[in-house]
Amino acid sequence: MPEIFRFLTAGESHGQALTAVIDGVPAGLALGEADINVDLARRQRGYGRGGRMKIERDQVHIVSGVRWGFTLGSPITLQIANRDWENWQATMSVAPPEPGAPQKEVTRPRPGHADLAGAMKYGHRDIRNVLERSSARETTARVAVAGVAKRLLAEFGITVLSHVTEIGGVRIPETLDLPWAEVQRRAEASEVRCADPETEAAIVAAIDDAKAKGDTLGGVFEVVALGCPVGLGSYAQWDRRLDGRLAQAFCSIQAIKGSELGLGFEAARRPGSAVHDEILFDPAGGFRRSSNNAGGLEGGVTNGQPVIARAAMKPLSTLRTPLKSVDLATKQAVEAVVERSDVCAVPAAGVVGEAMMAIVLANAFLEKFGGDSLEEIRRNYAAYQEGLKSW
Ligand code: EPS
Repeated sequence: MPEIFRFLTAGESHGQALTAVIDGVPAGLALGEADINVDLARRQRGYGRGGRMKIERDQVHIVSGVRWGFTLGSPITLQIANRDWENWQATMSVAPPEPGAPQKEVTRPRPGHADLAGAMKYGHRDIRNVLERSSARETTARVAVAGVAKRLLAEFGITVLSHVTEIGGVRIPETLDLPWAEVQRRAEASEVRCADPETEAAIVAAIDDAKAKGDTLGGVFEVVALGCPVGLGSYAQWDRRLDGRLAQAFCSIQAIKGSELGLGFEAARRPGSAVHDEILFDPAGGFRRSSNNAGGLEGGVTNGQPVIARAAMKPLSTLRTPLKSVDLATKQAVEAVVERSDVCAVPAAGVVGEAMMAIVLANAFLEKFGGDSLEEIRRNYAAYQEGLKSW
């Protein structure tokens, strides 16, 4: 089923820039570069990141689709320059190198990275041709795209937050029960984006330990969307189910190996009576629920509760103490290549998770209420909300 809010990204990790083209954004939405830069900066932070983030100051340049601060309804082009390009020009040049110039081919694939399968698939003998695009640097472009999606959602009171629940096996306590605004406040103030200070300290220690050993750590982040109306997504067709779309979007993030909605895998361990959210009604507030184990989704449709998704990130596959590999050229047993990388990027991945949630929701929102201009969407949305009052 065609997306309404659709986008493509382009760009290599050490190429000149990352670019995204977004189609389907309605006209009349206020949009400035500052709206996007906030999240680009958030994506760069996090304890455990490597040298690259000290070089970059990710800032978007809006190249098309906006005039005098408002979207035109035409495709929006976003571009983020790679500062590091200056240091990589010779390696990442479009033109072939001068004859006799030194060549540094990457031939020792990292277990866990796209290196080996990507090289075999595309016929690349130099793994750099694979890793430059498979790198999580690409998520910069997704976060920029989501800046536009978030701006649209904000017009209708929908906001998205995220926090880290676990890194390297160190988890926030199950008893931690805070309002979402407080979870967000604490996560934003934490260098690992964790809402529990004790867990944060233990996570920082775990990252230090992994770093000292030349190892890497994965973890879990949770993304929450507040303010979603009842009725985004649909049960009527498999590819319109919002839970399926969210799972796909989450698992498309580099290094993500699992995705859960609401109680997720825990729901499989409990009887139905301890899973489903009982339905209550009061004349003033309408329908309510006793809990939100469904994570705001029933039948692939939003039910008006916060939409809650989690994703599991594997440890990054560039290890400073490398794992065993085989050289593509010589077929000799070797140690995998050590590219500059991060020890842990789970805090940043949470911001990327927010981005994917916002993009999926913006698309579902436009499917339900879509129009060519923000005004038209406002009318559709208001009429629907009015209709819901009779419930
Ligand atoms: C990233 C930029 C990359 C890595 C990381 C994510 O920069 P560089 O390769 O120049 O150090 O820090 O990418 C990976 C971990 C990976 O495996 O590709 C970024 O901007 O997020």
